[in-house]
Amino acid sequence: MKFYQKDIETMPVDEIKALQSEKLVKQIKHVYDNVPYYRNLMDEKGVKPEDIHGIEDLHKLPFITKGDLRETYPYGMLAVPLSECVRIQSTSGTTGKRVIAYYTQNDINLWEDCCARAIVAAGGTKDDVCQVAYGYGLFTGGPGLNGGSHKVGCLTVPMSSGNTERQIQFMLDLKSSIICCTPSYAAYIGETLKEMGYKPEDNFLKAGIFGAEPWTEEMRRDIEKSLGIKAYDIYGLTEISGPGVSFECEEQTGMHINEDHFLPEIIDPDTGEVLPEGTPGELVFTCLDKEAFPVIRYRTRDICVLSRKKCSCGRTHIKMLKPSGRSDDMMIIRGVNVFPSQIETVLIKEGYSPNYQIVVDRVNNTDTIDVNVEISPEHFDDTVKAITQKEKQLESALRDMLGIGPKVHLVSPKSIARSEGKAVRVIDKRKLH
Ligand code: DLL
Repeated sequence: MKFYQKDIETMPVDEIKALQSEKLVKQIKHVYDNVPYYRNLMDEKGVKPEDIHGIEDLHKLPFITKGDLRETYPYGMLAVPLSECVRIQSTSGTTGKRVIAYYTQNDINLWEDCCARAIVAAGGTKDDVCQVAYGYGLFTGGPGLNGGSHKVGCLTVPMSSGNTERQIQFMLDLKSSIICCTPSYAAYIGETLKEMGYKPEDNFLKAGIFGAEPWTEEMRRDIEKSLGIKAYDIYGLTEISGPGVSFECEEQTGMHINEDHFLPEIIDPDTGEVLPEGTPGELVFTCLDKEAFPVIRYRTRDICVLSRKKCSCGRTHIKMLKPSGRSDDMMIIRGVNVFPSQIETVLIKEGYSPNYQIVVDRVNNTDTIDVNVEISPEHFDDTVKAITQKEKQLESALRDMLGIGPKVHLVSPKSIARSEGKAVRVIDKRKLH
């Protein structure tokens, strides 16, 4: 089994484009008729559904940003009655309000098909045991690959992330042959296996499907060696559906975008101008057939390059190269999206000054986050006990906001270097690009 949906995955490019055009026309009408917020954006731009005849007219449509999703929180982007929705998934927004994505049963189906395509491209069949070690819950990683694994017919092991020794025990006892998790967690599993005295050939894994955060080719080689597998990249975002927006095939030279569902563009992040194929810029997606939450020209903030170069695997869908960075300040820490503005909001709410610095690092393949915050002069003379207590309090407030726990260090007033230009809020010591 080489393809999950061969006809679609190997469809000639002109046919894909015709299919995209047909779906786009319908989708714009659906959104215009059912999402007043987007109808207003289109009206402001002077564009009507009748002006959209195919993908060549895409550039006429307004963009959607995370800001729009914040403004319309929680229900303002829904394009079907709530009674048609069967699920939500969610991710953190810029200032605490989470982005909520809604799914009809059809939406779930097409999303799981995309994940199934990724699993089959990594060599998965119904004879495999697929251990899903992405987080389950609101995060899309666990549920998405879980659904894809069912569709392929693998024996699905819904482990979720964490509890590494138990994870390894199951992996060995059940002879798991595919593992899905973040690349940093895969590296950590590899390291733990070694510490436990196992060699790479002692496990039964053949492939891993890793994504949700940036990772390098060096990291790929390390993981492949430590687990004795072939490591495949998978990309996606909650707003567009979740994992499986694009995925790697055996060529490992970029990720095929599921173009029958998601129409990609690359734009100049400053001007919004559409850039020709092969030029790096911000990736923008239009959902062609999602029903409940069909975002149009959604600005991902991920910087990358598209390539239509023929692929030896036989898939014809366009590839995106590994994202090379972001055009905003979002960090991904242990797979969780974190914005400095979220941290700032908590500090101010807890009565601290906005003089802070965030230090991100990767120790033993695990991301660490430390927040240094200046204490006010009147608290500077507090006892060590009182200061430690304040640090713990702030750590707990940050954990509630972010979903991951940073380490807080209260530092003396004026000890964080002031900048003459933009404040340097984040020091990221990881080498991810
Ligand atoms: O991370 C969905 C996902 C789950 C993808 C599991 C792959 C595997 P969000 O939490 O909404 O969704 O975060 C989306 O993560 O805009 C990228 O910046 C980053 N990202 C996702 N996959 C990759 C990847 C999931 N393979 C944001 N390489 C995106 C680099 C990635 N960055």
